[in-house]
Amino acid sequence: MREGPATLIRREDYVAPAYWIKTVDLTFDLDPAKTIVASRMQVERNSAVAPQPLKLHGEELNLLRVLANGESVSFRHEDGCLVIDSLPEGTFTLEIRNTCAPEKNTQLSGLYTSCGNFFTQCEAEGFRRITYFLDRPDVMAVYTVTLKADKKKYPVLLSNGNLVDQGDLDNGRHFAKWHDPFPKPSYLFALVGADLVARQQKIRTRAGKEHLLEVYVRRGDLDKTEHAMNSLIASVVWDEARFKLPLDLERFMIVAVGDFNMGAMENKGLNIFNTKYVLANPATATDADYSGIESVVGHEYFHNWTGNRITCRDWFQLSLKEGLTVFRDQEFSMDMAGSASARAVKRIEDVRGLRQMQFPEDAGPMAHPVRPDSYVEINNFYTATVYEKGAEVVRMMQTLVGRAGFERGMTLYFERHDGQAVTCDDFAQAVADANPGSALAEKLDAFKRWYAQAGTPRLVARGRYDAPSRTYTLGLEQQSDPSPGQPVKQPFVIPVAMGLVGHDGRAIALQLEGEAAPVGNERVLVLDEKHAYYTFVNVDAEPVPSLLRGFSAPVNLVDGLGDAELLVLLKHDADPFNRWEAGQRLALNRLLAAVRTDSTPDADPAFIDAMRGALRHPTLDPAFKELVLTLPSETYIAEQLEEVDPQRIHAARESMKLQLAQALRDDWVWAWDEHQTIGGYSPDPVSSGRRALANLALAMLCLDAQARGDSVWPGKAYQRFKDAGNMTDRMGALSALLDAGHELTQPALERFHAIFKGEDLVIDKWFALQARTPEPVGRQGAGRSLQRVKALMQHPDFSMKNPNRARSLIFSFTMYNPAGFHRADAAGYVFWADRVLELDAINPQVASRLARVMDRWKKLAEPYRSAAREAISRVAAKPDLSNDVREIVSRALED
Ligand code: B3K
Ligand code: ZN
Repeated sequence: MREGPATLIRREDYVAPAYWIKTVDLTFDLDPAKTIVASRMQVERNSAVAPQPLKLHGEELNLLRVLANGESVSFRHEDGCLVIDSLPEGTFTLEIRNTCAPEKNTQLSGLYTSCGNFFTQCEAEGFRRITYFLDRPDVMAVYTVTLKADKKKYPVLLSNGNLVDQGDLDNGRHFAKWHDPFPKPSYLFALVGADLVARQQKIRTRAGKEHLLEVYVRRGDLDKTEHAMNSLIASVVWDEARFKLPLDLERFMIVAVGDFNMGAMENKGLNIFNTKYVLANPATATDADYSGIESVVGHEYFHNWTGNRITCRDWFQLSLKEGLTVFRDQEFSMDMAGSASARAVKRIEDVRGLRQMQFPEDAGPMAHPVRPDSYVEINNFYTATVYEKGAEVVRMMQTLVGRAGFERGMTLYFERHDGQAVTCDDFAQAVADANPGSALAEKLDAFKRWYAQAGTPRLVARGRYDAPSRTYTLGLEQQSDPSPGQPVKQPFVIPVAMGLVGHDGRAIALQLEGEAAPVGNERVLVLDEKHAYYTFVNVDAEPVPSLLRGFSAPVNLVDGLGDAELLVLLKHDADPFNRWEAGQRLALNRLLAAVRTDSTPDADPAFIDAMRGALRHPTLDPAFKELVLTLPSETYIAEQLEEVDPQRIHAARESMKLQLAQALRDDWVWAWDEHQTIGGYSPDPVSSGRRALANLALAMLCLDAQARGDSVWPGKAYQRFKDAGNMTDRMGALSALLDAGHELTQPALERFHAIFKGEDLVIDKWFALQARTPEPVGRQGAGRSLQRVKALMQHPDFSMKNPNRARSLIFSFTMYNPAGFHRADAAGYVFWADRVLELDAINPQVASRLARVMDRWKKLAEPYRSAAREAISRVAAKPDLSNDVREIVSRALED
């Protein structure tokens, strides 16, 4: 067994710690094979808890000695803890010396090496892999950290807070001493010992204080740090402006590392980032990379207040910091985007992500509330539900109290809880208390069901127009399906932002029965019961309801609108989100009909005209047009079906795409010609929107050309691929060739690899692009993508140990290439099981993420379903599985 026994941790079992650790003084002798850690802690009994032994967490450590007040004490090991039974009275000093082996740490949790440099990752429970500690977020200590290491190999020695001392030691070694004045939980500890260089920038904040911002990268990568630095500066400015939250440190550092389990980590004053979210220049990074960097830099920076200054009492409260911080980074990106249209584009992208990842999660075996009730492995609960649905819950609060009210709520939250470890309840209470009389304050208990109940509610809407009385009655009903452990659910509080649109496109003034006058064209109805009716008066003609504007609640809307009404909304809705949604639904309805009957979808003239209208629209932004003209993803289509045949879905979507390519050929040519960007590269929303639309046009033109056996557009794509001045256009052209299955693909791929050899993040793209491209429908070579992925695993650049590389090949194939992955001969699933097991021996956190690819297996049609069950069972049968993977596969197999 590699780990302790799996135990189920329950939220209701929370007890405060029996001891507090007030200060901790750590000294590290950094050595890849054997690092010595000396820890000196001031420990205090928690008088509120009955006296009991001190139990310190520790994992894969080698203990050298334990002293209490300078005297050696006896100890024992129990349940993965170091237990000390008899301790001095009152506050005492505890000294522990231990070693750990960073270079053997392939899990990348705790202290590990990447390319010979030292990095840490402690959230959630990695600190215990560095030294013995009360490794839980409600124990907050003041840290002083001394790092000692070879000066040549590790010239840069960093930890949290401020540098208070540094100097040389014997034998070519040196030291640095850091002090972080803010008490913090152990998960926010970090250190770096490395050969890196930094981009530095001094800024002055509103209060007139000077701060040093630094972005550390490997030598040679400095030219890729400008955007990260600009994003950091923008984040500092934004948080101060929007929420009055200033930077509280003299120094704020970001360090990039190539081996990292996730995106980035908000360690106090020393954020450690996956290189993917730091490094960018126009030649290596796409527009999507640029915006990913801005949002992740923002996210980690915003954690400094929402997460670090106020942290979580226990891990069940994870969404307290994650949901809130995702909400904040979304708002930041929207404010940065500027125009109303660019804001809407960002909102659509966020909702698309939510539906793609969180809705399936909420309907599958891993469904859990935003504030979970139990877990085996906490790392499995850094989920789309905790993050993205958690952000939607915060957004609903803002909708219910208004933007200014929400800002007041944040202010009260910090007044009450700064420096504490608190719960989701505390946050909701602060927002409600700051807004007495608001819908949130009035319905707080019911609202908090969003934290407690899993699953995506259905919002069923029916409208009835009564001509004689000129009234329109809207009936809303919410329905919730059972989820694991929650057979019956109480009604949610659902804010429904809405408007009524006339068939001529006019926005109708909204006056509810009993109101003296209309209150504008848009309002928020708050549904807090199973059903409710709303009667609007003075409505001259039957309107089209535009419900859930801006996606005002994370629900599935069932409004029964037909084509004619959707066409009205696509043409006229004042709400850009619903306008986009109408277009998606027109496509979705046709796709679902085709999949259900195993026929070819019908891109009828009305649909084509609507799409052409959107594409050619004189005032809509290109970025928005690109979203409208992109068909719903295969995953999203699958979620709408009771039984899923991935091959049928793929075939239907491909056919629809080809029809759009053909029917709009002239329009695509126009779109390509009209949306070329000239001049230097800039990742701003306007230029990136133009590139997005031009690249979609190019892909469509190549598809159409390929079907006709014409080589003009593929030739142009190859030319663009060769000459492109930026990565967005280069990748756009390359993937257009790949998607069309054109013979120029192979030389293009080879050329791409040759140009970018050694640029790890670009080589990741090279792997990912090939892995997610299915073989063209109906053409020879079915099953080739699995063969290609297997061949790529043998490529000298491939490594299973580097999470980015493993994700770029294996995850891209299993998650984003459904037609290549779900094969009738089960070979895809066999491959998946082998990779989960292989990865689990290296890095359980990454393996467990891959295990989740099969979450929705029960929805699959035969023969996929039986084959999937067999593959999952094979993984589950492996005796020395990590707790991470075991929790996922056993939940998947539960009835
Ligand atoms: N808080 C970290 C995530 C830690 C994941 C641990 N398995 C990054 C973030 O959400 O900002
Ligand atoms: Zn976060």
